[in-house]
Amino acid sequence: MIVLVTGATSGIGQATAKAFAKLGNDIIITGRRNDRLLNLQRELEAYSVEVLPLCFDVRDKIATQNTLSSLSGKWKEIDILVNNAGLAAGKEPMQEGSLTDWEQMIDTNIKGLLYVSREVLPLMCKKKKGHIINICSIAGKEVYADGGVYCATKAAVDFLSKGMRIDALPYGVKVTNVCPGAVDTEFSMVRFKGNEEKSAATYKGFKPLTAEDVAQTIIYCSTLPEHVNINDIVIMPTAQANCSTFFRQ
Ligand code: NDP
Ligand code: 8X3
Repeated sequence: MIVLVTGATSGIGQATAKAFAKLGNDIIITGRRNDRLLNLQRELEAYSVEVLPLCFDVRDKIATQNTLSSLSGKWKEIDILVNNAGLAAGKEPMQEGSLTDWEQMIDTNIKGLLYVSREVLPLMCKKKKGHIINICSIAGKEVYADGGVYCATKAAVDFLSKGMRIDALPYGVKVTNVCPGAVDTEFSMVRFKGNEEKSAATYKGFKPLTAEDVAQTIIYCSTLPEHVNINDIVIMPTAQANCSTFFRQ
């Protein structure tokens, strides 16, 4: 099979690309950091699979369209798309939030996911087969203080998954919405712009999910029989009850 993972240079995307490669799938990996893409390509090729690294910013509509529409040969036959590229930027009350941060989250988490899907979904509909796995979040199900805009972008992902599933239904294309709680990746360092103290505080006193935990959930969803689809899955650390309730020790 051919799997396209957006945001494969780190965290959940990188772990997912590795998990699919270990199972013998050929992988298209994307992200903005080309050095990391090339390193990951080498690592994945050790599993005797073919790897196509594509360096582009999902916020750039033209670059996304040009890159994905010029896929050739077998690379057009994408079986699984993991829409993972995304981020939180900042954590402030709305009256103090940064417009630049808000635009970055909306442009990446919502518009970027749409730009990628608009290129890949028609390919899947044409061959009447495929699976789109959208990485949403517990933040798409609930809202927490100072995270309203990030949560809104993930609530949009939740609804985009629902809408895609309806529209893709006649084509046999599966759509799965994956909603993790706290995962220890570069997510918090990105959100807090390199502030290690704030980032570490996010995961302090409890055991968060690892990127591999989420990757294994994605593998589970993608390896079920043809007639079975997980529409929506919430995966949390055992020490997290909802988006803002943790048992910290
Ligand atoms: P990381 O920061 O570790 O990884 C984010 C990935 O997204 C990177 O590969 C990054 O690549 C890519 N990315 C970000 N912006 C862009 C862009 N504009 N264009 C292309 N690629 C981009 O975080 P996670 O692995 O944790 O996050 C992955 C997804 O999981 C996100 O959608 C996030 O919202 C979601 N999530 C995370 C949770 C967590 O607690 N960590 C929980 C629930 C959901 P590069 O910088 O090279 O472009
Ligand atoms: C990331 C999880 O709860 O930090 O989507 O927003 S949370």
